[in-house]
Amino acid sequence: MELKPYLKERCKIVDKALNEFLPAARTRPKTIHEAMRYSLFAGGKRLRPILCLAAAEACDSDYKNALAPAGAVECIHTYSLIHDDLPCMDDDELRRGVPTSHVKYGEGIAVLAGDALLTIAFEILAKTPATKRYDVGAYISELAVASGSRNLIGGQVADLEGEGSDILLSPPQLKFIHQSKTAALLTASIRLGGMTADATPKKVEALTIYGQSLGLAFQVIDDILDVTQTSEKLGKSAGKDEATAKSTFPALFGLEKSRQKAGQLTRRAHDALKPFGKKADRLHEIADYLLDRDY
Ligand code: GRG
Repeated sequence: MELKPYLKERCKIVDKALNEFLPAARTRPKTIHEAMRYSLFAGGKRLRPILCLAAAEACDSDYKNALAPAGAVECIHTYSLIHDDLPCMDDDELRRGVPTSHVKYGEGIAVLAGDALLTIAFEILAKTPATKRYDVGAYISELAVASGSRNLIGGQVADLEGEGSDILLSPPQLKFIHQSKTAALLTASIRLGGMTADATPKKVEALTIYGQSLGLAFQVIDDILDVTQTSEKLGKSAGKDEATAKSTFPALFGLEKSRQKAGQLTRRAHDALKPFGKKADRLHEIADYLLDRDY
């Protein structure tokens, strides 16, 4: 199957699983369950869950064993977007092509919808079948570390602190933010997929290098798209980085060098997949697709 129909089919599989994992919209109190579903089903690319399922397959397992971690990482990702869009953070009104959670439901419910998605992620993750090497504790710890103060939240803190300043961040500071804010959750999604397949530590390490390189490349491309695309195309406010004089790869290195950097990182991601042979074909294709994406 070509990559595009494959991605579409995988989106459907992930959406069906998420729909079953989440309380129905009519569950009391209705507002919070509606708000959780509003942001979750607003039309994300489902990149993290798709990578999770593909990593399980690259390690010789059935993707169905990875549906719970796939759902969990998407809940964490959506929570982080809701909170990132709040007036006290990035203050955005458009996400996934629709008004942000706080615009639709008010700030209080938006904070709580994010909290509820963060919490339910671990309820969902706990449903993952254990393997010989990995128990539920290992899965929980993997996602908690990636989402916590040393990674996702830590990256957001460094980002917030960097914003106030007139001078651009240094390249290592920017790399720290991108690794923590973007690459860590992407890497955990991929590692979790491998863990559900009982992958050897060596294979999990190879997936880690793939995830970290892909995650960084993904953020470099995201920064480039913010400069080169419209809000309509991206489904979120474009041009904001430049308007707020934010430190990004294009701001520090220019567009051309940023593109080269994304290419180098993608090559590194491909190299890391050597131990998996043909089984990693989808992971290779996804890496190329992300490098060439225009939204
Ligand atoms: C509030 C704890 C907390 C963290 C916020 C995720 C995040 C950290 C900020 C959002 C803004 C941003 C640039 C994040 C970097 C990761 C990124 C590029 C997110 C967008 O991911 P996509 O493109 O989004 O996969 P969809 O909507 O397709 O799922």
